[in-house]
Amino acid sequence: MSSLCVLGLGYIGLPTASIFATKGRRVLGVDVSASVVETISSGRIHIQEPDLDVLVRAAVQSGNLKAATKPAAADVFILAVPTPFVVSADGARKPDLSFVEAAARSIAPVVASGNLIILESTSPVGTTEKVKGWLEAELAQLGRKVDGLLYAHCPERILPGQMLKELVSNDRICGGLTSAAAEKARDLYATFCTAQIFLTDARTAELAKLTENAYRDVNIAFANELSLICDKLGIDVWELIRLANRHPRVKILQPGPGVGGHCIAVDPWFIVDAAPAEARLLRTAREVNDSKPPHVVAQVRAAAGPGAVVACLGLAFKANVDDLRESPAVEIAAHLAAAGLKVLAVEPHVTTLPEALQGRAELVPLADALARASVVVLLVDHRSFAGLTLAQIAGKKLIDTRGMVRA
Ligand code: SAJ
Repeated sequence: MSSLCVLGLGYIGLPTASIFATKGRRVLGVDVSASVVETISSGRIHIQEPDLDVLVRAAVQSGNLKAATKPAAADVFILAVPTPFVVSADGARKPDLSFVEAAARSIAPVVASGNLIILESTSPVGTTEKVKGWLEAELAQLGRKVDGLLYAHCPERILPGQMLKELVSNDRICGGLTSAAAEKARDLYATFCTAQIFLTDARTAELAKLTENAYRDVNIAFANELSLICDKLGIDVWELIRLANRHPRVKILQPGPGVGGHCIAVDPWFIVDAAPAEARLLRTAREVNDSKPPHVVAQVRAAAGPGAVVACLGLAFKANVDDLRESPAVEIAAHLAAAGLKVLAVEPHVTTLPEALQGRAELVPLADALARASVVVLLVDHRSFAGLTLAQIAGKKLIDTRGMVRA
């Protein structure tokens, strides 16, 4: 069975490396962080995802998953490193491919003829070709001649919160620079993927992944725009959506305080960057979703007197996860604190506040926050807030960005 080297041990690389290891493949997981490597080598994890700890422990205990800070020879290399964007001087969002480039170049000393190189990171169209170019340039620098390398893009589609289930059960797309590369990648993922695996070229696979997240972003923007319209017209947006969704071909998503996470708020920009004149709807959707956090801040400030105590319910980027990165809830709480309001944050999934709120807010239990605040802002629809009723917040101002509080 072929051996693997997985570069990047984050939300995608770690579950992928681990599942291959538990299926009997020898896997070297590589991360630039020595502390991540140490944590994983001892069978523990540095990120939170249901059951991931069990999978990683099993993979390490089987002897099949090892971790290191440098790549080593393998039959297959999987690049699963971050692809953020940078904001240029004119405000345009440009993809930052520096991590992909560094990962591609780093395997040049160990890559061998016939190896398969898979890009899993969500990437702008043309990145798989760039990976080939970077690796070939590095090989030339090293004076190494390596023939018959195969390149494919096999994007991940797993949903934070249910990654392990979706890793196995989601259909996959394997896009090759050649059809031989796509076929080889398909055979590899069939090791653990029980769903269908579709073959295409690398550019189509790249755009397919971006399209999936842009589609969701546009749909959320539709709901968020309705919430702005309803605020203006004095109509209950939740009732409106519930009623409109009784039409057999209408399925509107839920408005919220903005779109967070590392994917949906990022990926559409890669399409906008590649086709700025054409991607008008996608750009507008991003702008609508990005306008929600300041809108919520303005609503709270209008409701709260100077120095008022505000309870912010939820800090995570979405329901029932503990991930606070790129979270509109954190952004809103930080702005409220900066505006001189006393912020009480309630986030049952964490024990410490994120950096943006340290020294500026208090992390308190729900009951404490409800007892002390004069304004309550519901930001995340965590299960633990599901029982909240209007009676519990009688006498206080309520801004419910998720339509959760019941009569
Ligand atoms: N949100 C709303 N209203 C909704 C649905 C979501 O405001 O009706 C907000 C959430 O609160 C959150 C954001 O959108 O802030 C994104 O959450 P999400 O659950 O829609 O998606 P992610 O970012 O957790 O995962 C997405 C998924 N993509 C799609 O569903 C098309 C996942 O399958 C991808 O693998 C992941 O991005 C990724 O890594 O690309």
